[in-house]
Amino acid sequence: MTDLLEPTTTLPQERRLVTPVPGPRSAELMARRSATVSAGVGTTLPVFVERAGGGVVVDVDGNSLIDLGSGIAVVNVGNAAPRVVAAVQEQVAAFTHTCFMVTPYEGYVAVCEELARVTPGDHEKRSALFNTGSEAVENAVKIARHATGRQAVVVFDHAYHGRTNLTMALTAKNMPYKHRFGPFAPEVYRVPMSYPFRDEPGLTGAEAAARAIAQIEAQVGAANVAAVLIEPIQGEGGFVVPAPGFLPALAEWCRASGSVFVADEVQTGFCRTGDWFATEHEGVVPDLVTLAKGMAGGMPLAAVTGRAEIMDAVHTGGLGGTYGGNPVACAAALASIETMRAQDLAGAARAIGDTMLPRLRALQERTPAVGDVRGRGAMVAVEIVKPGTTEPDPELTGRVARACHADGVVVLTAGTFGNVLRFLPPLVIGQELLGEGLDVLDAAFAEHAG
Ligand code: PLZ
Repeated sequence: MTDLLEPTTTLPQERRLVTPVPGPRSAELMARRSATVSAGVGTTLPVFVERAGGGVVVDVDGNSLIDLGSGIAVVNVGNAAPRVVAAVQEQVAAFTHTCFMVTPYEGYVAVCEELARVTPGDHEKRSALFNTGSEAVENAVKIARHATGRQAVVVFDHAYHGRTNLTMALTAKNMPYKHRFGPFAPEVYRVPMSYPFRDEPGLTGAEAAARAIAQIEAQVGAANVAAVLIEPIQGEGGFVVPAPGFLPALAEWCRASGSVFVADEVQTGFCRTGDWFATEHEGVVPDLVTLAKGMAGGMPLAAVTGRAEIMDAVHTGGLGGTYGGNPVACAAALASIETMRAQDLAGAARAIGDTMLPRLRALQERTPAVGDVRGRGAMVAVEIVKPGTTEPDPELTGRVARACHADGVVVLTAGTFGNVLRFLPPLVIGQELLGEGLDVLDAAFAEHAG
């Protein structure tokens, strides 16, 4: 990952703090923000960005921070990746929008061709493009309901699928996503996830699947299930990696019962976990996949890709939206996918995991508050607990995160209990910079949990 054959940015790849974080210019902008932006929109780091590229984010005070967040798993190819910048510039100068449903353009079609190539399975596929992950998930549910003539949607504990009305219903966690935003959409049923750190010890993936399936059959009825929707590794829920065998058993149950198996790969997709898609790890072929985030190098673009007979079941005009598959976003997606291939970013993600996981396990050895280390590729996390228990410690999690921020490393938290520190570096980050980010993390734990 240090020796990419082509430059990914001209920004110096270094952590450099020239003011306290946040600095005075960021603080000034924060004051302006508070006076004009709704208080309902949160901020993880009160640091305003001027430039970003490779593995760094440079703020308006001149501080260069190590990026272990990728804007929540979006800039897998790096920020302002050269191919993406060039493609966007060319497209934006040619035309910015016509609406694909009014007068179509090649870029949209080319993106759908690429999605058919890169997503799991060699069956005939179709895609439809949207703007956000939430919109992709909503449309996957619309399509599955239409194709099956059934209504029930099965989701899991700790799931995150978005913030629109239907996707709030699909999302598990109340605060901050759902609190006082109801009523929620009906016909959504939640069943237990496979969560090895919190399940009874030794529970296999097949047993966890049997537990979920028994609940579906008893409480919903197989014949009523339009779709089983799952993140192959849960994102906001805390990077929960299900036990091996869990996903294949669910996919098999869907096949047998005529319901649509939908993999929400919005956070896991596009090389993040060391494969193009996380379901590939166990050879699972979803009927539909929902995609966004890493797909377009930071431009808003999302998709549902899946079996032609399911996708084509919908009547003409039943799917769409003004901006869905915007030409500039499509150009960015084609350039991002090309970058992933040219730079073998799936391999880069595996190399990141090979660096991070042993270091985090070493941290766990000497830090009783680190209860679990998990993840795959460049999607890894530590779960923080009261020593010797599985009781979540969100306060310590917050303190460690803030210490990293103050020391120039962007890290994110996650988890139903707010006690997971998660790491999502851009896949083009240099080995040395990544190591320095982990040094900062080690120091933060030594200070706050040593
Ligand atoms: N499905 C699996 O991870 C978005 C949410 C950040 P949108 N995750 C980041 C926040 O607090 O809003 C996500 C996801 C999975 C769907 C979504 C929704 O994608 O593009 O944010 O709508």
